Amino acid sequence: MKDLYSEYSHRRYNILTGEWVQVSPHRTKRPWQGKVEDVLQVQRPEYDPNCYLCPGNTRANGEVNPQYTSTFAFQNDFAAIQEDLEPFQVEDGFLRGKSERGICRVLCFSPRHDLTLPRMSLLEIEAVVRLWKEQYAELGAIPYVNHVQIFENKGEIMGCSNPHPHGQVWAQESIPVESHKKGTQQLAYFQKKESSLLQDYLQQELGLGERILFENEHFVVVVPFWAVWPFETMLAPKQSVPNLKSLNQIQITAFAEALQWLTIRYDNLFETSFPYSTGIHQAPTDGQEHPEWHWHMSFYPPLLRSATVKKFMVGYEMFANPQRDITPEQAAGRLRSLSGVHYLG
Ligand code: H2U
Repeated sequence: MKDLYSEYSHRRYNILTGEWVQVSPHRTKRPWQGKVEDVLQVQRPEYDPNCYLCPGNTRANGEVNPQYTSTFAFQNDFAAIQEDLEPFQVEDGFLRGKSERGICRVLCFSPRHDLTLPRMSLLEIEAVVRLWKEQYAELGAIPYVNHVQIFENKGEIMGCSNPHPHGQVWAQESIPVESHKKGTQQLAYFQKKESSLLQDYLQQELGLGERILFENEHFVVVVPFWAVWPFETMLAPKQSVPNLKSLNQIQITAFAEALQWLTIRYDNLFETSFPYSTGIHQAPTDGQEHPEWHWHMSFYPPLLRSATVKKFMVGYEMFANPQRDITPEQAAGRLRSLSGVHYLG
C-alpha cells in the first residue's frame, strides 16, 4: 500500500472524526508563486513592561498580575463565553439558539516573556502540564461545566495576540463540535469492541513505525495517518485514559519529555519559532466515566515549505474537504531526521 499512497491521489479516513482528507502526493513538485510571509526573528526581553501577561504588570482591565514565579492562571478579561447569564433557549421556525454559559481563563506558562515551550527546561514544562491537569480538574468539577478545552495559539500567524508564552482554557456547558465528533466515533468503537479506538490505532502505528516520531514508556508522538496540516502531529498516552486527572509524577515527566522532543523538532524544521494551534481533547466532564475516551493532544501547524510559506485551507478545503500534498509519511521522515538540539543553541 505504501507505494500507492506515495504515488497516487487518494483519500484517507480519520477514525476520530469520521471525516476524510484528500492526499495528492504527486503535486509536491508544483511551482510556488504565492504569498510569502515576512520572517519575524525578534529578540525578546525576559521582561517586557508593556506586556499584559508579565509578572507585576497591569492588564487591560486594570488588574495587576502577581509576581508569579512559575505558571499563572487568570480569568480572561475578555471572555468569549460568559458565566453570569440567565439561561435561554429560542426555537423560532428554522432559527434555533440557546445561551451558553462558561468560564475562560488565560494560562501563562512562565514568568519569562522570551520563552516558549521548546526553550523551557523539562521541569518548567512539567509545571505547564501540572497546570493543565489542575485546570481540567478544577473547572470540570463545576456542576454545570460539561466540557473543558485547553489550547494554545502560538505565533502571530495563528492569531496569537501576545508572544508571552501562554495558552487558554474554555470551560462550558455544551460539548463543542470537534469533541462531539471524536466522542461519537470513540463510543461507537468502544460499544462494538469493548476496547479503546485510539489505543488500538496507536498499537497498529507502533507496529508499523513509519509515522511514529517519538515514544517513551507512557507516551507516543505520531503523524496521524489522516493528518490534514502538513506537519500535524498527535501526542497521546499509550494506554487509554479519559483525561489528565490521573497523571502521576512519572507520567507528567514523560509527557513533558514528549512535548520537549516535539517542539524542539518543530522549531528546528524551518529554524523559526514554529507556529501552531494545539489543543487537548479529553472526556466530557458531565459526571459520567467515559471509558471510551482516550485523551490526546493535537498540533495543527500552518507552515508548509519554510518559515514564510504556509498552507492555506481555502477553496477545495473550504467547500469539499481538506487536502494535502506532502504525505504524512514524508512529514514524519522529515521531523524524525531533525536535530534534538534547538537551533538557537
Ligand atoms: P491569545 O493570544 O491566544 O489571543 O490569548 C490571549 C488572551 O488574553 C485573549 O483571549 C486575554 C485576551 O482576551 N487578555 C486578557 O484577559 N487580559 C489582558 O489584559 C490582555 C489579553
